[in-house]
Amino acid sequence: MSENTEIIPAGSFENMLNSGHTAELLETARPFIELMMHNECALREVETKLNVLNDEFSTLYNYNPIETIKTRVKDPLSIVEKMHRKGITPTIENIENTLNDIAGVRVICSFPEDIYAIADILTAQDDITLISRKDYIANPKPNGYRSLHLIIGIPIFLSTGKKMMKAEVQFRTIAMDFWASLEHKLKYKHNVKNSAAISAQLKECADAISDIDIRMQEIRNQIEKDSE
Ligand code: 0O2
Repeated sequence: MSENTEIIPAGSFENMLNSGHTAELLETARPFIELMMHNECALREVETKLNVLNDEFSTLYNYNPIETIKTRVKDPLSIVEKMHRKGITPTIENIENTLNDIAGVRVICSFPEDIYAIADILTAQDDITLISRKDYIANPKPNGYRSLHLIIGIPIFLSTGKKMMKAEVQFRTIAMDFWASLEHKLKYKHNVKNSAAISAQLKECADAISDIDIRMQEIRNQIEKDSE
């Protein structure tokens, strides 16, 4: 199978399963399985870098800027669905060129200033390339969504040599994550009456949560200043 073969050619799975061609089926799926494995490896590289920084902060300053790191590889159905949504045939080559978020990392920080500190330190590392940066904290989405999104390039080292991978790294505070998780769940509730009123309430909550983040940051800065 070449890089440019559609990952699931129409009807091929059914034909192969029905005719008992398991080996052929596996061969067809292999490039996609490899792509997913490469993305898993990229996730491990990013996660290790973030854990190293958190450990270093803990040792030097007795403080952990990162509360939690969550990683996920986008599931195959979401990959195919996103490619169809973009109107692009889901070949391995097209998927690699088009999607930046097959490898996704979510970094939950204690305070807003930690987000920028960790993001800057990470992207300054000489094996990392910053491909794009969307600051939805400085410029929240109209619905109130806040996070810092980076697309980074990161190498993985295979038996065949170095391969550059992409990963989406989303940075949020605990409060922003709380809001985004609930808002994401609520989005899936359809047939909601008064959806405009609900959106307005969610936006109000996002703004209130942002105020609390800012106040908590100010309290921390005050404590640090007072204990010098
Ligand atoms: P999932 O399941 O979380 O992966 P692009 O990916 O660049 O083609 P876009 O919309 O420009 O599309 O990307 P953007 O704005 O950087 O946002 C991508 C991801 O951010 C989403 O991934 C969500 O995880 C998160 N996100 C963005 N906006 C919102 C929002 O309003 N609410 C919540 N809860 N999350 C948001 P996916 O692919 O949608 O899903």
